[in-house]
Amino acid sequence: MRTLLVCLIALTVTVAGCADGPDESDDEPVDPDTTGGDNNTTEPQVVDIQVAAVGTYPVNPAFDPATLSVSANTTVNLTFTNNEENPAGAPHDWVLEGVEGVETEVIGTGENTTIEFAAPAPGEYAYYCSVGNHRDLGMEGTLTVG
Ligand SMILES: [Cu+2]
Repeated sequence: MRTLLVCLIALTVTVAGCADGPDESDDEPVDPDTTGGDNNTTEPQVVDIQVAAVGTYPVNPAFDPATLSVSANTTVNLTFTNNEENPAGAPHDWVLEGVEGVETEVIGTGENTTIEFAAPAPGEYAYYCSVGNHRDLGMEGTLTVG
């Protein structure tokens, strides 16, 4: 009770807390993340990647490029474009095999879509089009995470 009283008096006189003693640096530390500094190593680097469906279904549908590579510990911003040569061509998507949830929506000719995902563990991953038999017709490639 006496301590509380002293605190109250100290507060009213100096308008300063009496909890942790006289530490004048209390107000100085500022979260460095809020300023978006250059040497921020906690946020993964974002890498932009373009991949397109090319050729003509069902003659020679394919992905261009058929090989992609990214560094580990990056965030991949992948834009997939359906560049079917036939204006009435088939819809396509882009699916990364073995990595749950990494796939685009199915898009029609001339459309594009973007997904963002964390690069998986280093290794090689197949990607393919999951529509119909497109994979069997050649719509697949390899993403290398280095
Ligand atoms: Cu397809």
